[in-house]
Amino acid sequence: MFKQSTLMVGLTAAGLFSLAANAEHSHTTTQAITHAPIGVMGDHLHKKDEFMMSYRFMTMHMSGNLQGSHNISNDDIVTSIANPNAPPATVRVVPQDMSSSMHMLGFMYAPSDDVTLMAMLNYIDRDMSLTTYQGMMGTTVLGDFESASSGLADSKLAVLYRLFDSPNHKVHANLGWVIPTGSIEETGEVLTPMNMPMTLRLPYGMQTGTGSHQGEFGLTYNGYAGNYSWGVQGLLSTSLGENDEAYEPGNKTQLTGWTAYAFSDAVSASVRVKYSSSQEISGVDAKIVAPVTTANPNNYGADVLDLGLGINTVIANKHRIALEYSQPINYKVNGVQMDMDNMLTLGYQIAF
Ligand SMILES: [Cu+2]
Repeated sequence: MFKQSTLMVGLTAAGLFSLAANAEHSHTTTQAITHAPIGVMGDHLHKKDEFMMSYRFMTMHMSGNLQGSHNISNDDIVTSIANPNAPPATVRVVPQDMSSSMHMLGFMYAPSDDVTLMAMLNYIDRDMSLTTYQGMMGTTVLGDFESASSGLADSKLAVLYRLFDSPNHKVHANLGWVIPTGSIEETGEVLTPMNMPMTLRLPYGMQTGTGSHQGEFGLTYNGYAGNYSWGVQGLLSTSLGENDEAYEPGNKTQLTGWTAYAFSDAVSASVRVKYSSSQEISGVDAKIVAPVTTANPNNYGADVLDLGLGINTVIANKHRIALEYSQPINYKVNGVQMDMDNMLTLGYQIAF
């Protein structure tokens, strides 16, 4: 009898203790610094049964053109850069400016402490201004025109798997699958060198999707100490096959490292370096035929070193709002491509 009541008291105490521990757990302060800069995807895991929804708005600007890592003028492009769809022998249409914006909706769910599932839906909107040169050769400008496309882009499903976890160091694996939900058949009206407006299939880079399933593999490390956090993420993505138009995107390798400082639980600032290397498109879409640099599959892929500055905030211990601005400090393109000016990512995340 005595033993039984002792057991009861013991169990009740244990129960109360665990309730108290849970209460304390659920009142843990949400710290801005525990998430990577907003431009990093799949940086964190969640606790069992936790959901997170996120919305990111990314905007990117490009202007002028590079050949390798050097600027190349419009006149040099139209007199020296071969047109893969000859004749004309050289390219006659030159991209001038491009802005693209992407709306990204993300969902995360953790079926266990070791596994977090991720899904991302993306909507893209691109605008490009181009200059057409007159006739088969020479440097006489015929006129300018605009090209635009928008719609659902490719989507992504990913699994984040915990490999190592201590209070100061965490490592997880990233395994992703890009699903080609975007379009590769978008068309637009083009001003041709013969001064005829024609509706043609838009070049590869103006399509809203890649048309190919892609696999993504990577590792992410996060470290924490005092008011500092840091991390490294390496990702490799590779096409799993040609799309319906007989081409596929090149492999892409990304390596990024960041460090952040917490001014308070609610505000942290970050510096990030990102290196990415992507290969040209392989294969050819026979319907992409305009005499423009972007219609050449070899004019895709680049080696880019980006520098990013970011701010993470937490409002009311619940709403994460973050911003990251980045611009290339070293940009080397395959063939001839537009030059990247900058990129801005604004994000909102909520977990429950
Ligand atoms: Cu999350």
